[in-house]
Amino acid sequence: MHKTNTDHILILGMGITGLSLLNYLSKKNKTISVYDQNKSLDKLKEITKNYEVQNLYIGDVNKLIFNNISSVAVSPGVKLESEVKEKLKKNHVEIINDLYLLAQEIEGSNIKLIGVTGTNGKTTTCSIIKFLLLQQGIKAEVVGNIGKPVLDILPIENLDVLIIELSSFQLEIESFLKFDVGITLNISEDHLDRHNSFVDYIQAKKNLHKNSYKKIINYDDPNLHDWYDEHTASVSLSSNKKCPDYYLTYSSSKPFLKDKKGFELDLSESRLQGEHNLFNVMASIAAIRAIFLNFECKKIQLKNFCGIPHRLEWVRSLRGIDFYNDSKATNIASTIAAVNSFSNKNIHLIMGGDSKKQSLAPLKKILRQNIQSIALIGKDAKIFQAEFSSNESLSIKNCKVMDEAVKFLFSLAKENDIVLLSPACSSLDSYTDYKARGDDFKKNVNLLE
Ligand code: UMA
Ligand code: ADP
Repeated sequence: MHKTNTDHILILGMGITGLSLLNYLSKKNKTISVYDQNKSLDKLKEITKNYEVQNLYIGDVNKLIFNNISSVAVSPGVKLESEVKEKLKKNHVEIINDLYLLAQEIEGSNIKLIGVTGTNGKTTTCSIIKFLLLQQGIKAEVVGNIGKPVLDILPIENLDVLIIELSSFQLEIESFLKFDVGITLNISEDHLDRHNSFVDYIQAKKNLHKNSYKKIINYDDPNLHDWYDEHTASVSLSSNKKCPDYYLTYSSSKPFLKDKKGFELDLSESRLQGEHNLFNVMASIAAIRAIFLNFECKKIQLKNFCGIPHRLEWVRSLRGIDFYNDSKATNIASTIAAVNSFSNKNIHLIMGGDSKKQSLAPLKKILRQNIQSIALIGKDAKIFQAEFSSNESLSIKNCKVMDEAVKFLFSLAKENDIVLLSPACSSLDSYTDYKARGDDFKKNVNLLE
């Protein structure tokens, strides 16, 4: 079959999304070219060897010429600067992504779509939603930023609900995907190395809200206050505030989720640490109830959801000291949530890595609380040290590497204390990813005696 240039798609970025796009588009009989800034031509040849690929490009994206290309399919990690966007516009090249193609595939189907975004808690919340739905016999799967490219779910057979974890990178491009319900968990500073400003980051995040029929938002987050409309249910960790739709209360020290209309659910069986995780459970239930009005909350067994590795994961107890791995805390807000989860304990904290241009000032508030000592690791250790040096009650050391950090804090910790890896930074300066960093922490903790 003759293929015209209107079918010629250039895939930008050949990680797991690029490969997923290549696989999908090949089956659609499109002419495909691929580009990756960081791979060699040989590497690109090797990873595309099972597909028919017209051209392979490497190097600077600004130097690409988009003649004879109808669309660029962009991987989330690839940032298109305004000059490149202008060049694309001039050449009438459409900018799409895998969500855009998924939207075309599922148009008209009965599958329910739940989108989850936010700076922190996306993976946990998506996993809780899936867990709760499966427990009720509703067939559900999670894709997206969680690590499975969305097109890899095709062909969709025998699925009631598709849960999509969405990063700000994925939401930057207009996909026309419409969600039955969209959750925005929270927004705080992150990825400022990619987005031009915090405002741009918020705008990208807001695209889920705009494209959802029903919306769930965090009532306690000042960045979301003007997002409320008649299709929005708000969720709050406080019952004191005026009118969240869902809120948390305590009765005989047990946490309960309540709504304005008398709905009530005992959350005390949840095994996850911290109120932020109660929030994730509450937002999950609010989203499910938004689409399944008769959802049987009586049958929910929260105790069987054990959490996800690298998110406040308990590692071991040694001489009465508990060690927790929160390597996925890659920004300040997640580290604050971790520290607040142990408010009645003394904490010895490992932080550092690539701080991604975040302001470290909000951390000063938690330093006044229950943190006894800090071990710093990674590239930006000195920035942290400079920020906290005025705090004389705190023991701070630039340990540079994980094994030193673990040993240092273990030497200071006493019975009933917590040693916590919650770095507030990306791991990429020293590790392949947050999992490798968390595994390194766990390895060193397990070597202690
Ligand atoms: N590349 C370029 N030019 C660039 C940047 C990257 O050519 O400017 C190339 C790299 O050399 C590499 C490829 O693009 O070969 C990687 O593409 P990618 O960065 O889009 O990564 P994927 O492997 O496709 O994974 C992406 C998401 N990655 C990012 O958003 C950075 C994964 O989220 C996601 O799980 C996956 O798609 C499936 O949807 C990861 C992530 O770190 C876990 N997300 C960020 C986060 O959670 O904070 C947003
Ligand atoms: P994401 O997918 O958004 O990165 P994860 O569920 O993987 O979120 O959790 C990332 C980090 O954020 C972990 O350190 C986790 O303990 C923390 N976290 C989880 N939920 C929340 C929340 N609602 N608010 C703040 N921090 C959270």
